[in-house]
Amino acid sequence: MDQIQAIVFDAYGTLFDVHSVVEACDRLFPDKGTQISEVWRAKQLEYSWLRSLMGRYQDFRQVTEDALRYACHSLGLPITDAQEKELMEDYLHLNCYKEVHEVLKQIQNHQMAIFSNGTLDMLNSLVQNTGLDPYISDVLSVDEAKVYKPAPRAYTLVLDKLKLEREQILFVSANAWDVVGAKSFGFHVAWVNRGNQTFAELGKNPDLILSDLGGLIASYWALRQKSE
Ligand code: LAC
Repeated sequence: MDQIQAIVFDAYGTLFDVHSVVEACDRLFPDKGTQISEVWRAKQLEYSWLRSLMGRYQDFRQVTEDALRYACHSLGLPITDAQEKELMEDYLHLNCYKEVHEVLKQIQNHQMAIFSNGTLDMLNSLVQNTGLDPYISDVLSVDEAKVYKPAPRAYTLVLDKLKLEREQILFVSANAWDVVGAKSFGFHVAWVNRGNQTFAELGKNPDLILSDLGGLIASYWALRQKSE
């Protein structure tokens, strides 16, 4: 682990809480916010995987909008174009998790980047709207590769942009499928198990398991000492 040169964070679910849109959904569709948000996120990911497999890439803004429309229609909620636009705007104002600022501040002597399915516009908005810009040196989107994580071709972008080797990257994600994809690709990987989930049965396991980013500092240094 002592060869790590950069810590690269997944965005949605890892730094930013996708379910912070529940309030906005409730505002438009009272008492339906949680259901909308859960179906919205599940379909957003499903559509990203299906579009990659079909070779029919559309960017994450489009995929997110399509998933929102599905979520509302599946719940019998007639969402208007204006309401769709409003919720997509709210998606640029997600909250970051409570410990994120403090942790990134503590490790700001490290090179830190974001690598996400989100488009650069979506990600740059989130980074600025949450005030994380002082800590993030690079915001990277799969959009340039026109394929979504966990495709290896997506993770290759990180090496190209940061000019580093796989083993020099510590990738941090709360999404088990993304952890497996990054580990399969050759990164060191930390899984932020925010919801005390069961890990995926996909033949690869993370190097670190944390309940939130707060554990990153202690466990990362402990692992470095072990590997020296
Ligand atoms: C991301 C989500 C999909 O790539 O985890 O940020």
